[in-house]
Amino acid sequence: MHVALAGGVGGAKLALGLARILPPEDLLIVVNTGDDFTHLGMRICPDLDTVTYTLAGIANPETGWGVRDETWEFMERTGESGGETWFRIGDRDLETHRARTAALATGESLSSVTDSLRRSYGIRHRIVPASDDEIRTIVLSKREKIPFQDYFVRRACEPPVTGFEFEGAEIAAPAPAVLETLPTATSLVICPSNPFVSIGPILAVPAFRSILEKRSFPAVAVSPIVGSKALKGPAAKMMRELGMPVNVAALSRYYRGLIDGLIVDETDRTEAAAIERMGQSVLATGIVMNTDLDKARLASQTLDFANGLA
Ligand code: FO1
Repeated sequence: MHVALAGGVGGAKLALGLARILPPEDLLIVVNTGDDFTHLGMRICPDLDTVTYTLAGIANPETGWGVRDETWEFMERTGESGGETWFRIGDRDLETHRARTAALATGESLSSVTDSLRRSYGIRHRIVPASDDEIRTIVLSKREKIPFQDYFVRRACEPPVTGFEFEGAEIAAPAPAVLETLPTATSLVICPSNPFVSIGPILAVPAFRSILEKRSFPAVAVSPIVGSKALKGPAAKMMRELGMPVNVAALSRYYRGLIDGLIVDETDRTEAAAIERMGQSVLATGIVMNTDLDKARLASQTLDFANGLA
């Protein structure tokens, strides 16, 4: 069983590639839950939904989050009645949050709710939250502690980042499927997601880290950084603000000890050679995923690379 760790849009793309080349019984997609929050009375799990909608083939291609061909009557009416509209929930997306909130209220686990949702879309591959326990990503900005969606959406990633906290992670357990699968996994793939706020919350769960430290399977990461830019989102800005150089060598140092190999873009060959000299295995290939073919090709190269490190 191959285990993939994914966050938002970039992670969902590689997860889709892996799902295209692996049978359902050979893939477990483990998704970040640090972005989850309760809003307008509903439990919202953006990364789980992004992965689910992407595998269902209904993700909004412009935003990467939410559903394609969405309508916005719920948001319009929410605004008219004086409700908060900074976090945009479309009409189709709304049903996901309603159903999840109702099921959680009856005591169902987030794993179980997520499983029902992916089945309802006919997705055959398993998608699981990193944990059924609540983990809340907090962005530290000087003296401020900003809940993740406030930072990301309401304040458009503007506050300079000085660090992160993952509330609840210390006492969170990995989801049951992760505990069953990860110790004997064939490989671990860290998708090209934000290393701090998409992968960070998963790695902050102590039991997760200790399984990784004891592992006998190869772990590889695909870079979300190409050159000195992030493929999407605030990863490069965060690196700069944290005083890191923005390049794949800095990413390699960040993941050092956790991974056996890093996949970088073919345009980063010079950096790749420098990383190799530091003792880290590297594969340089095209990592920009525009088409479904790109996703499947990168997924297949990722698994071949991991297999070669086993
Ligand atoms: N991101 C935005 O930038 N603006 C939004 O209004 C917004 C709404 C939204 C609704 C549902 C959902 O699942 C995701 C949504 N996102 C929105 C994306 C989300 O905030 C981030 O993509 C993730 O948390 C980061 O991976």
